[in-house]
Amino acid sequence: MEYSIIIPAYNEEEGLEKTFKRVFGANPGAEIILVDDGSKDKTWSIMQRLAKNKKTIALRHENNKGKANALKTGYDKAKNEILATIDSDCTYPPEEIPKLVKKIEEGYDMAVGSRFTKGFPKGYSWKRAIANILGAFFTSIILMHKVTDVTTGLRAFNKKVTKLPSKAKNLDYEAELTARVIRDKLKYVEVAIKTEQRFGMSKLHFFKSCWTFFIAVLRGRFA
Ligand SMILES: Nc1nc2c(ncn2[C@@H]2O[C@H](COP(=O)(O)OP(=O)(O)O)[C@@H](O)[C@H]2O)c(=O)[nH]1
Ligand SMILES: [Mg+2]
Repeated sequence: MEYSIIIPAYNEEEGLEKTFKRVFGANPGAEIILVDDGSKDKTWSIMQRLAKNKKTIALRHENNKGKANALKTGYDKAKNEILATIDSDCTYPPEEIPKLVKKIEEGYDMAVGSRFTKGFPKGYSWKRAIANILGAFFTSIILMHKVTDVTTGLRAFNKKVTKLPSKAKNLDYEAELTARVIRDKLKYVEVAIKTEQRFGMSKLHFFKSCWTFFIAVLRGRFA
């Protein structure tokens, strides 16, 4: 089945092209939607160049609206029933997208690439490792369902999932989505993936993010 891959980016001039090339190579036939979220670096001009083939489109927000809004801009343009999302910083393996898509074809509503079931990636900070272990632990209790990676950016899902209500604007969107999918008893599955070190600087503010992710899980579960 055909599917659409959304690649949101905010100031990702260092990793974007490499991410795109791997996504393109590993997913022949897929529609690729690049969304620039008001970047101030060369992201938009790189996107315009990458969108010259007929399977790829580039969209742009004039101002930074957050990752959740960038993904939603992509959803609106996607022409397939199955969608996948991947970050533009070269951390996630695009070669795993077909595996996630296959799960949706088999009847799952959302398949996520879990980064931590095979141990933590090389160079991963201990602070983040602990936050992710605790985050997955508490999320699993709150949702009464085992989740090993709450915030992963590598996902595939069907259109139904894009219509779920959410208030998250930025990186907390994924956590809210996981909670919402499980709370609504949609079919959720994890696939173990291996990640790599990022190109360019992380946009995540550690302590603020831990808090917003936690609130997002509670909102997804109870709001
Ligand atoms: N569209 C959009 N994407 C963002 C924004 N902030 C971060 N991202 C993207 O979200 C992904 C994850 O952010 P990142 O900084 O890598 O966080 P980390 O993986 O937790 O270190 C990356 O692909 C970023 O480009 C934003 O404001 N808007
Ligand atoms: Mg990243």
